[in-house]
Amino acid sequence: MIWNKNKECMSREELRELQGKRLHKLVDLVYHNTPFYRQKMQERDLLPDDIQTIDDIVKLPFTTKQDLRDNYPLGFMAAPMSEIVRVHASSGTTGNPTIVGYTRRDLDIWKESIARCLTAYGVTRGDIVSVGYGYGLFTGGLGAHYGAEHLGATVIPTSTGNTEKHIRLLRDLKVTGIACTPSYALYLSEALKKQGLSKDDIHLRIGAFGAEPWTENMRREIEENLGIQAYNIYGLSEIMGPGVAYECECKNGSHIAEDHFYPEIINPETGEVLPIGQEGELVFTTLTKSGMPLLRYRTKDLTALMPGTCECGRTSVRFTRILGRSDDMLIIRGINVFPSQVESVILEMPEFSPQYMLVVDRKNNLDTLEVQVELRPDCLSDELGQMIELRNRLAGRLKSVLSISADVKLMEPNSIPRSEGKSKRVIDKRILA
Ligand code: DLL
Repeated sequence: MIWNKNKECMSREELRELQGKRLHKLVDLVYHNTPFYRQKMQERDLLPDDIQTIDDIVKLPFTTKQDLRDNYPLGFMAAPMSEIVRVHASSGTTGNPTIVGYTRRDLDIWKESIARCLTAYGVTRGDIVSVGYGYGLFTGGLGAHYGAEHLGATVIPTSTGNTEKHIRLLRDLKVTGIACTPSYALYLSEALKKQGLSKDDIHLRIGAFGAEPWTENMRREIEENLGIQAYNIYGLSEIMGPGVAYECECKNGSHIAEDHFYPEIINPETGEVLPIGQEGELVFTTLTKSGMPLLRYRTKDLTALMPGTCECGRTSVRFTRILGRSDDMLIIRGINVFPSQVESVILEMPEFSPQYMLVVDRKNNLDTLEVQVELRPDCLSDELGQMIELRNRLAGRLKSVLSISADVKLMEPNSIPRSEGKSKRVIDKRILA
């Protein structure tokens, strides 16, 4: 099934023409309403009328997460706050999170995009969908919620956290669809098993999984354990949230909602645009956003656009799985974590030296984060109470900055291996094969 045949199945010529028109309008909007872009365009001697077709996009500047942080909190809003009806935020590298604002029209486009995804997975208004993404500043919960409601399904805003209650709701309400991170889906299946239950005791048939990288092996395991069809959903807060791209029944790459989000793949080192099929960094331009439109936003996600057309009938371009990141961002339990955030917390506390290591693992399908940190020699104490207090204080600070719990391990001075050259701060033991 296809939610919006007009847009999802447009001929490539028509689509490019539409993208060109939308880009021209967008550039006009940001030139007049986003000082950052006006300045960047002036530096390049560019006027909005210099951008007429989608091919002209290469003349425009890139936007980075650093640019968003430098213009914190509202520097990228192209609409007055009276037009902004919702705000979300994504984690920053240190200190500042990235604030994203949505106009009513942006929210309409968002929910329509999610309805496209869910329809591609086979969800209909007859389904009962549990949204197990976090509700709040994270875009996952509310994004999936309004999209599923727009489609006409019955939505249960389960959110994250209470797995026992989740399982109870799945059973009692005969829930047929679920949206959550793929690792949580596996965790849920383990929890079912522990209760002596299996896929035969629940009614799930479809899952929409994203917000973190996952693999074909994980898909197989989730499908088998929960008795469902599992599909990928991709997105990022800066561009909108979930729903930027989605798999169809072919499960062969994710279709980009190209009438709204124009994709490019670039060489992350040089910024050169790469031909279709080559692996590089994914870049998006938000063709239709009015709250916080972005030109050529560098996602740092590594992937390749796929040549050829899909059997499902959609003409939109697909990308392969996300193969990694060109920065050091980790995704732990669906939450974005930068090692520099941990570092800044440690540096705030005089008891620690700036020697630390993040050990990320996956135990019982749940990501774990251990933060090892060296004490300064004069802060090492035989008094257990003092050490426990210190550990708890650091754990509390980390929790409030990262939004996830970390297991803090205090280390003796000089015990964390030093590396020559670039220091190694992360050991990621999760094998995503
Ligand atoms: O994770 C939005 C989202 C919510 C997507 C729910 C899908 C489902 P952020 O917190 O801003 O937004 O994180 C965005 O997460 O740049 C990718 O690195 C990663 N990511 C998101 N979806 C996928 C996916 C949401 N399907 C960052 N596969 C992105 C791999 C993903 N990585």
